[in-house]
Amino acid sequence: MDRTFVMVKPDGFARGLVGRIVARFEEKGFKLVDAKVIQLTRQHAEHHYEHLRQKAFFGELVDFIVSGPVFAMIWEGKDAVKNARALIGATNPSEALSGTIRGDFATDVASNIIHGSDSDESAEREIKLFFR
Ligand code: DAT
Ligand code: MG
Repeated sequence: MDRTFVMVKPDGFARGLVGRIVARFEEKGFKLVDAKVIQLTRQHAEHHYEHLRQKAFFGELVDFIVSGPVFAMIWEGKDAVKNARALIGATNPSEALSGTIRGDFATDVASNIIHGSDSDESAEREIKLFFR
């Protein structure tokens, strides 16, 4: 079975959305493999988002992701990466459809409450980075 890495970001965690987000993945048919609350260090955050280092928003993104605890998860299911991204919705919540997590719970791209791996390779890399 395929696996993907998903993380409720500090805004989603602070707003008490972890339970509802977990429920959506369970309802979809995913199986929870592992999960934990973690406060990221700057170094960990910069490593996680290193492919975005050249972007103008990189500093803001790292500040945001270390601003409070996150809830990191490994989910298992068929086409896990693709199905999880479909549940999560478009990067910019203003473009995310209703019924998706970002479409229903967020308005701002800089605080879009959830992360999901974008390929099998990044899922493997991110699972190692967060769960060893
Ligand atoms: P995704 O999280 O949908 O995979 P991404 O990998 O391109 O999107 O970007 C990672 C995160 O960076 C994204 O969830 C929110 C932030 N981000 C992306 N574009 C941004 C922008 N134009 N301004 C501020 N933050 C942005
Ligand atoms: Mg991404």
